[in-house]
Amino acid sequence: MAQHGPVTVERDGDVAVVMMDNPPVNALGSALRQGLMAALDEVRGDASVKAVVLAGTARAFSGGADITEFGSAMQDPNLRQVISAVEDMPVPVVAAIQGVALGGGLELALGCHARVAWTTAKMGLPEVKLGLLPGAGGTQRLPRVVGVEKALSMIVTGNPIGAIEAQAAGLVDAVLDGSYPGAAVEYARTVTDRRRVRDREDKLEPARADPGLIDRVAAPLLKASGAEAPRACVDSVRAAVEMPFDAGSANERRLFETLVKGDESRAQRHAFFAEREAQKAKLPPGTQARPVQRAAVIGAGTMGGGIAMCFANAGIPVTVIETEQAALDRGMARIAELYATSAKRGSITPAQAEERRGRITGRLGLEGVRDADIIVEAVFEDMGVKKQVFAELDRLAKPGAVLATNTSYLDIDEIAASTGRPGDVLGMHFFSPANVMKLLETVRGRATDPAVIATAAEVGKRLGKVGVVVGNCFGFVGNRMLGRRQDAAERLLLDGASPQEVDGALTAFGFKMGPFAMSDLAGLDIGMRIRKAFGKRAPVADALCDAGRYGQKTGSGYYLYEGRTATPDPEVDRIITEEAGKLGITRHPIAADEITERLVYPMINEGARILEEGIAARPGDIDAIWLHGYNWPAWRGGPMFYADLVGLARIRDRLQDFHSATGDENLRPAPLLTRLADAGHGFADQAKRAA
Ligand code: T1G
Repeated sequence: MAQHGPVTVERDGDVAVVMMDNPPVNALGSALRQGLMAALDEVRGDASVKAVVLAGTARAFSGGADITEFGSAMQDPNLRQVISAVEDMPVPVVAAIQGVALGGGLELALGCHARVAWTTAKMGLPEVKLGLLPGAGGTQRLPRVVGVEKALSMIVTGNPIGAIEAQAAGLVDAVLDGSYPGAAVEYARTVTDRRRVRDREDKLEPARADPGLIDRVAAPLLKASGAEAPRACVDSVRAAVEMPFDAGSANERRLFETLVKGDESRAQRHAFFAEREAQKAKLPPGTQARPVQRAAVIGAGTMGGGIAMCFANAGIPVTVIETEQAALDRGMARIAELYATSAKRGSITPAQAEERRGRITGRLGLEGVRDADIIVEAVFEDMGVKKQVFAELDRLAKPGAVLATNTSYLDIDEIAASTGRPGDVLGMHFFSPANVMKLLETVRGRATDPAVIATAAEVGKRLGKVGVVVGNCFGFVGNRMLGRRQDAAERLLLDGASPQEVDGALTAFGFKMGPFAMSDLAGLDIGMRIRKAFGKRAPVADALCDAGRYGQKTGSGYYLYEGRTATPDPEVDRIITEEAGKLGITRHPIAADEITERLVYPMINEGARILEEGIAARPGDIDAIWLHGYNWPAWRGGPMFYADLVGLARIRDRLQDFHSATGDENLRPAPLLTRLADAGHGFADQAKRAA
């Protein structure tokens, strides 16, 4: 057996097995590329080798190019050179795929003469999620193997496919099970066709015969995002159809080089690492999570039901608890319906739906929490009600059980104080719909035991969530910053903007929905109840509520509704003008850029305060929260990353303007923001220093 850095070459009779082992996910960094080249040189020189199997580990064939290398000079050999070397080997090379083959990893497999996959394999070209396109021949080779339509869908969405789908698409030649990579060695002995993928043209013919095909297929895929990368993906696949392989590859390279230097890809690469960094809670060394085999959820409403499904989907049996039979029946029926819909859509099999539903048990009365290792309370958002529930949980829950509340803004310490075990209490703030949204804001209280935080973080991972640990304050991180944006939106109406101008500015920025359309969807009465509970006023929103305009559910809010279709309503302009008049505010036209700044900069300013107070540990944590809980556009990296792109000096100055114009103290630039701006630094610099 020969060793070339992270690559080993073993012989199995006349087959050479080249194995990559570069933990954690066989990222194709320079050491792995050099090791592969050396291994190929060794094999090429040995005439007794009749075939080669290229293999990875159980976790990953390869997770792609090493993202940490982007932005710095790439060492030779580059990935394209390695793939050409594979393609030009004098004997058949078979890629044996178990675990993931993503990005450059799948491009490497496409350089092989055949591909076999194990049933657990996941294959895809997710570069678009990093603001890039496949840069090592993927946009040229994939269409030649699976056809243009399938290739466009895989490349523009970046979503992976499984082994069975890959075989049906022609991406893999066989689906194997049994020993890895042993079964591939047997297969390799049967491979005689050493045709290179780059030389195949047959799968391109349908697109050549139908010039409109690419645009027809691409149009719905491009709708999903305003970013540059998806369009570049389509252009590159088009080149595969219209140009010879080498010209198409050169074009792909050119597009890649442009994107990799751009802000969008930098933003999305930041988001990739921020999401992973955010899940590393800063805990005392040696902190151990507690075992969790069983869960309970208090409340079978929309949130409670969704949370219970998260546990069931992760294989954890869960008891859903209600006080009344009717409420329990409604909750369990909604869960059953959601699973039936998922099975109908094919996102899960009917058997999986049945299995998951079977893990959820409905129960009347809090007694049902007795054997749970973790309990998540999701009852009505009222402090009195929550304290009552927690006092009961304190009496009934077993010692060591984690007591979590799903409150979205109430004081965790006050809730914890209603028990004799505040160390076991914390916030686990899920986002609606809980079984879909990835974010989990884990809120530590003053007394929360590090082991309890570690347990919540581990449970978050098991539920497939992006779990971010934050401190306790009103609205925690996400809602606290959202509150500043809502305040700004309200003030913009009074100053002269219309609801559609404000919403338009935010959707142009990249959000799927603006603040007013979102309020109309959620219901204005919810916001009114919270404002009333905390003695806060919002003149326009209050006036709309006084007029019974709660949004879609009453057919009118900031807009008039025909079903879900919103149209501007002159009555709203009248109400706004009246409220502005009462406050002595003269309304005036406001430019779209200023609207965007006035919505986004106050959020960033609040983010700076949150960092200063230690409520969030890193600016990247704030970004991960907004990316996974509030649909912040991925190609803008998150509010704190975006702030560094804009430059803190500009944001400081604009906030100063807004503060002088409105007298609103919340708009006074935060000390941290001012300090960094004065020093010509960004939040990323502060994070580096704090690390
Ligand atoms: N490069 C560098 N580090 C990577 C990496 C990569 N490609 N993939 C993962 N890591 C690190 C990650 O930061 C984490 O580090 C650890 O590995 C485990 O990851 C030329 C241009 C593979 C599905 O987009 O989607 O190829 O936090 O926690 O949940 O065309 O990682 O432990 O220090 O996510 O099991 C294209 C990116 C690259 C895939 C595993 N590839 N990775 O998920 O573990 S661009 C991708 C993933 C490219 C070519 C182009 C996932 C995963 P740490 P993890 P996981």
